[in-house]
Amino acid sequence: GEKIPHWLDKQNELNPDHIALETPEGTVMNFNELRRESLEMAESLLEKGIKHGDHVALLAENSSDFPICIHALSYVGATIVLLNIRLTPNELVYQINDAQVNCLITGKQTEVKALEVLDEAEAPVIPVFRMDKVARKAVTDMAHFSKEIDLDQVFTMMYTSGTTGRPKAVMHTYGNHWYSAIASALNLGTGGKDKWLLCLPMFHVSGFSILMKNVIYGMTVHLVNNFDESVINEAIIERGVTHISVVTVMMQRLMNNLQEGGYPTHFRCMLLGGGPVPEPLLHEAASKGIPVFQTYGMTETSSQIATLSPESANQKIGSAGKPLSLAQLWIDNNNADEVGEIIVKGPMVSSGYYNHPSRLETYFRTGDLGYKDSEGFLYVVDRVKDMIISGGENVYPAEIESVLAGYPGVIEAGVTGRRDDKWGEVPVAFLVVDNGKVNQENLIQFCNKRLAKYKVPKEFHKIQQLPRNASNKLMRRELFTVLEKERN
Ligand code: S0N
Ligand code: AMP
Ligand code: MG
Repeated sequence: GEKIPHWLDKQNELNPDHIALETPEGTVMNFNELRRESLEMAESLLEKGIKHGDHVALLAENSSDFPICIHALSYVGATIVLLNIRLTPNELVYQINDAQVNCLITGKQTEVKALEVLDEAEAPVIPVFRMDKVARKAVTDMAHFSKEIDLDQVFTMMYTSGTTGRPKAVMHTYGNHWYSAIASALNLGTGGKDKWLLCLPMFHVSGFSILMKNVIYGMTVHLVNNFDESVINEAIIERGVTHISVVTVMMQRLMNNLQEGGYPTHFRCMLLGGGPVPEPLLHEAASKGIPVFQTYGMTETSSQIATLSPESANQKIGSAGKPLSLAQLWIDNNNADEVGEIIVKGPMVSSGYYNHPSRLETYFRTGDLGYKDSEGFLYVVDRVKDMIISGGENVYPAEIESVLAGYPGVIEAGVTGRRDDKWGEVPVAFLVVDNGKVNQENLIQFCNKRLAKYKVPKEFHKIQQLPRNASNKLMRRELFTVLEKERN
């Protein structure tokens, strides 16, 4: 494939003294230091036996070691498997096996969970290293490390699910991340004083893409390790932050915490994505002068694929804007203005899932429903896939249903979402049970062992029969209706 200079070497050449990373606690690192630390960690990882082509899983909270670690792995030429730290050990074991992981690197806060993962019966026997304890070793021979980036090489894998339950790893090449960052910059612009605040998880493409912009643009990233709205608002107001990426619940929390005077004018962009946004919230943000850029994108598109600028926001409230320069976006419907499945294409779109030959074609069917207005602005209105989005985390009904069906006394289960003021949507379970003998508390405990907290249903309802169509497919959107009918 096509090769470009390693992006961190390039930043060291162009902007060695420019601040690469800073934290509210006072850590400051320039591009020269970021490169040196990354190479020194790479030396250490090589010594531990990690090599070109290995699959290295990362299970780690946000920290300033995280970017160092991903660049170290990039110098080594390993593929990074990014794991969601909210998952339970047995959910993680599935992904570690599926991705054929050779070793696991964990953060400080996730170490206990990492050890639990390895204790699981089906976990492969692999070495585990704690990120902050990996020593920095002086580089002995630069020839061990990649000087160039091959745009066709797979750099990261991140798990997501289709409609049928089991998660699949989306593969991102270096080229996918590269073109995603370039397309974003062509849309939002870049400047030497830019400082992007990173509060989204680095294991999602929402957060990871900011680490890519960091080294591709030579832009400062202000890094916070957990979501504290007062710390973040203070950073925006006092520390010269110009950009931030958020999901809806984060924007809501930041707005509730924001003082009278609002944000200063240096703050140019609140990139809002990862799920639907209630219109009243957009109006509230507009009234407070917050520069919201609503965006549409997903793991498969390596982050943004369409974005609305604040200049158009007033006329196009609720729209996710137009496809970025390098992207194409169609609605699978012959009639303009009508809703259909959103289809996308572009060099930022992943070419497929690991170990799933039924790969994405030249274009990608998103599973989302939307329309374009007469001026070409995209509105995302619904999903074909039965996925639920809770606080930016995806929840797949089929996955929860199969856990519920494994509980003694549950004959079958259906799961759907309901609106929630805080999280947007939360999962609700409908159970067909044996003689009505199911203890809800025990069932919740059973779920907590097998499912990340945000996937555990917030309500359980008993019903006589699940709604199914003629071909026996579960009709999840009818579940609440069935419950109401049965109650009357
Ligand atoms: C919103 C977050 C930060 C909430 O987490 P917080 O406040 O840290 O919670 P904890 O203290 O850990 O836990 C407190 C209780 O809350 C429960 N909980 C936590 N999160 C959730 C949740 N999401 N849903 C339901 N419950 C949750 C905990 O379980 C705990 O419960 P108790 O007290 O009972 O133990 C956090 O959820 C978060 O970080 N969310 C964002 C995730 C995210 O990044 N999603 C986006 C994924 N999509 C993509 O990556 C593609 C889109 C994209 O790239 C993008 C997205 C946004 C902006 C820009 C872009 C872009 O295109 O560039
Ligand atoms: P993920 O799979 O975590 O990458 O989540 C991406 C999904 O979030 C998309 O497939 C959409 O269903 C949803 N989503 C992202 N952006 C928007 C948006 N602007 N409006 C509505 N839904 C969105
Ligand atoms: Mg918290």
